[in-house]
Amino acid sequence: MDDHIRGADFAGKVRTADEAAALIANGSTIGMSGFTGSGHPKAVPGALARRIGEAHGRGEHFTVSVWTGASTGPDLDGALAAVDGIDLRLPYMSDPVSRAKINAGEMDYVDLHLSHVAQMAWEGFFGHLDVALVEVAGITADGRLIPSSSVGNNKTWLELADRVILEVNVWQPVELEGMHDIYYGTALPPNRKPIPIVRPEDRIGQPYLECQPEKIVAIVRTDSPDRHTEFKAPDDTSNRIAGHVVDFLSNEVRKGRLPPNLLPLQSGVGNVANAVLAELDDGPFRSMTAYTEVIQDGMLQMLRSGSLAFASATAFSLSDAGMADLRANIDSYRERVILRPQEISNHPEVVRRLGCLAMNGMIEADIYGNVNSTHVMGSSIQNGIGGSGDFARNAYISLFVTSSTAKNGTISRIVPMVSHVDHTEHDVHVIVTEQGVADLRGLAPRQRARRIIDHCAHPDYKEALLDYFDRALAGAPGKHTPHLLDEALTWHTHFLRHGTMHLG
Ligand code: 0RQ
Repeated sequence: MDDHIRGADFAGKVRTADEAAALIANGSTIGMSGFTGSGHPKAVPGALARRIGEAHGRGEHFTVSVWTGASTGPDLDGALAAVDGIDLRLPYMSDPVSRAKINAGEMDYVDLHLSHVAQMAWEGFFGHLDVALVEVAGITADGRLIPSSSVGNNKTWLELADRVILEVNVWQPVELEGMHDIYYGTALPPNRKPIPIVRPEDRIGQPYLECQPEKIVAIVRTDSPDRHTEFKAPDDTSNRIAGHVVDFLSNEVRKGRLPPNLLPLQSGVGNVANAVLAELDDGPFRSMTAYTEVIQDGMLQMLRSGSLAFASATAFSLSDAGMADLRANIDSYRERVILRPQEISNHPEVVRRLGCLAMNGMIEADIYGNVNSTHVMGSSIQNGIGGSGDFARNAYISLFVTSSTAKNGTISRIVPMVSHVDHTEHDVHVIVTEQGVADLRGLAPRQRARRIIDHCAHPDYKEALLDYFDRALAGAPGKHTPHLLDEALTWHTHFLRHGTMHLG
């Protein structure tokens, strides 16, 4: 055969995407590969969406439930959501069509900590898994699977599903072979053993995914790119946030609370995260490491320059230029990158042991330090909690980084009370906006409120926040975390009515 499908035994199972999609019945639950737009199946979901659309055209009911690693691409989530083909989706998405359907009440969505998904699937909470639809970079002559640009929950889907459809994507560099570390030692309590990772570079498993050959019902060849995440040059706000983060970490080193090469970094994705990584690359720290979910352009650049010695993750999420760089230098990157299943990349035990420095974005925070990462105005899902909770709760230092306002300044991201809570005041150590850094460690609630308002709120909203806090101090029945309950969410209701949080 070829570099990607090496065993002659598999030739007889090669099918078209339409033929493979025809094997999926109405009502099926499908465990798909894919994490932050990489490594998701590219052809069968589209073929399935066409089939579902045709069935709906005939007046027949046809939906499936879709489990993945995290977000995928328009060719998966977008295509299936557009034909109303998804009954239930988990555990994370960032697709605009799906978001609209979920927020319209037309699609069920279970938003989960990414490290919990495999365990809950094994426990049976989501029901039975009929089909695993998994993209791989290749199949070895003896039938082992070379994972592609993400690992996600693929190990679990391949083990749990009755039947397996593989997409072998020849666009993926087959030289990814050897980069992955698939750990087969997980179990449910009481049979759990320690996860033996004490440094990000520790390998504890094997480079290949396993699958019983008799479960494989179709192999589809594809030649399609991942969803490339364009890398925008950092703007002024992101640069200021990044500068504050580096100053904060430098001070931690000066105080002797962090070693000179820091502790393993975890970074969310997006422009602010990339700006922070660029600033870290230019900053004073050398030989840093990362124990994170996603390797985006900023981290690849740090590996290239040498400021980052090693990165462990579960997926890449790269721009075109980032992918070209990965391809051109893959032998060197393979020495310094490990991709693991997401139950290991995000494992609370390992995050706590390594002492990760977690840096994640947020929708809003309140004056006491509770953080909302998922919901706009209390009821509309934006994306999901992703890995932010896995890391924030267990990190050595948990930072949330964001601009102080949203929607052209009409929304303050520092509010009296968050409209939804993902990370409680107990899990949020540091908040950083372009205005400054609020280090909340060791502070009581009233001290936290003053620090967050002073250091992080936008000047346009500072006075109103102080006014709320002062009146809450005077008027709340309890003085520990003073709130005026009939007023705490009026910033949000005012926005919903008038399109701005400016109360005046
Ligand atoms: O909407 O695009 O329509 O303008 O929310 O906000 O400012 O672009 O910020 O891309 O960094 O995303 C929390 C969503 C931040 C992300 C969140 C609107 C805003 C915009 C996005 P528009 P920004 P970011 C590891 C860690 C959870 C998962 C996670 C996230 C849109 O960081 O999904 O951390 N986190 N994973 O206008 C109303 C507010 C708003 C608001 C922002 N207060 N009110 N709308 N927006 N703040 C990585 C993974 O898990 C894969």
